Amino acid sequence: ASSKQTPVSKSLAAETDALLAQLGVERISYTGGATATRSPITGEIIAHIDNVGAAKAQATIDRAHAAFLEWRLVPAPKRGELVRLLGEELRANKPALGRLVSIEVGKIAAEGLGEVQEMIDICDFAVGLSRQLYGLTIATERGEHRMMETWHPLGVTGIISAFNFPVAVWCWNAALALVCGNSLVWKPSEKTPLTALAVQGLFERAVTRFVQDGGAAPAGLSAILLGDREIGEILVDHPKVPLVSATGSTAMGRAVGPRLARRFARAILELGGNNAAIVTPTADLDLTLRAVAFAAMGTAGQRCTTLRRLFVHESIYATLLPRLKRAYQSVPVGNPLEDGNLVGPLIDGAAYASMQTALADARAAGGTVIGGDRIALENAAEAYYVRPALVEMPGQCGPVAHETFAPILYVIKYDDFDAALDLHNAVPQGLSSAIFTNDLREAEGFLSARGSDCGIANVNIGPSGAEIGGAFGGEKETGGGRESGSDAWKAYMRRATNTVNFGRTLPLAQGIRFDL
Ligand code: UN1
Repeated sequence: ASSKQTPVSKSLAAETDALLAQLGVERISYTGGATATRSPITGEIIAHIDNVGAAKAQATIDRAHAAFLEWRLVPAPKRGELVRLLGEELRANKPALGRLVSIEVGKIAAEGLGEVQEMIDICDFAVGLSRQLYGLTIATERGEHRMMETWHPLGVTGIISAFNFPVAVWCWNAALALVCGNSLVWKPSEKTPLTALAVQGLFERAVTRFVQDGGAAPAGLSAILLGDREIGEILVDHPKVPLVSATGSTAMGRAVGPRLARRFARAILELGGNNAAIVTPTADLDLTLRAVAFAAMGTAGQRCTTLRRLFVHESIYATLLPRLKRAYQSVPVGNPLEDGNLVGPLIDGAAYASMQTALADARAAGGTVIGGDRIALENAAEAYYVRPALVEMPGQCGPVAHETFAPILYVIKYDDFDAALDLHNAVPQGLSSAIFTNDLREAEGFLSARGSDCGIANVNIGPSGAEIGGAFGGEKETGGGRESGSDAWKAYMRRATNTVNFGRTLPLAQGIRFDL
């Protein structure tokens, strides 16, 4: 990488304005407000939004509940039609929304677009699902009886999302919840109100088309609440919200989980990850290097699935490490809107500070750090670009057991596979994991009951970049929730077990006699 960077042009506010207009957002909703929104690309202010007040938030949730009472009566495949139209809006507006994600979060262009593609993919999945909300028929022990289970809409689905996937996470939840017959109230990250407004704009366009085509969509079916923690608490505490799906830090989950439990509401928690990969003696090192580079440095280390720990077998350590070092020293870091750059900025100065703290802790624990230094860009004094850090650690000590939301990869040498696996599982988080091997026993062992304890376990691909078709989420401090594909939809519905007696007698279960 050259140290010479092209200066970032100072027109992000104007471009944001044009994109928001294109995406159907009224100017009044992002100008003149009391809270400034910044682009991490330059640190410049790109909009001013107004946070919602407590009373308005309550009213919005009440309205979403009223919308739910109507929406639950619309047949599921018709609900799917609304999601199909949302998918069409997303397809048509993918370049604009992807670009806005890049401006608001600092993702490179390909990743901004990729995030919108994830939204389109889950819409397609949900449309098919809208005709497949299958229950079971169950063999009953009683004659002339039938037993079955049916899945019914649940209620208002609260969505709390993080800055790093500002729109896709909403869509994984929203697309499923909508076909399941629920209404939505979304509290996006305070760092990403603009992409939320844009998505709301596209949703409203889909609703307009749905209604024009004769569909019935109640007002307030989906709403956003822009605001801080207090607004999130209103959503979490509201008795008319039976389910909250929350993505963010483990600290956030620790606050949200017990509050929901107190009123017996459901939680889908998608919290911290501390994802690892084991590189074994038989690994294809070319493939491993590419996979590690994307998983550890991509999105500037700000995915919950980012690779943070790498266990490398001692027999290949001396071959792999120099190649990794070269990748770390040469990966192009810079303006994410510019072709060729692969690593954009950190979200803000606080992220930079926590990265520096983790690196200092790593050094104190005996680690050797390459990279991690700040990179200055012209016209971007308030932006935080860093060279990703590669840290050789003497063991799983110091900051390694914590998730630092920044591009730091801790590398640890191992000699015994089972010991490496023990270390792999010996952190509080349990989201995603990978093994690089061509040894069948190691691969299958890693995926088995005695292997990785994570919600996602991969062979010969990195831990990040999951497709929407699988259930997404993890164990332990990651929170246990599952979103997206497979049967994750079941968390958004209530299950009723029904027994029907079509005979003239009343046989009781368990052979109980109760003759009057
Ligand atoms: C997140 O970082 O919050 O697997 C989710 C991935 C993406 C989702 C990441 N599909 O990396």
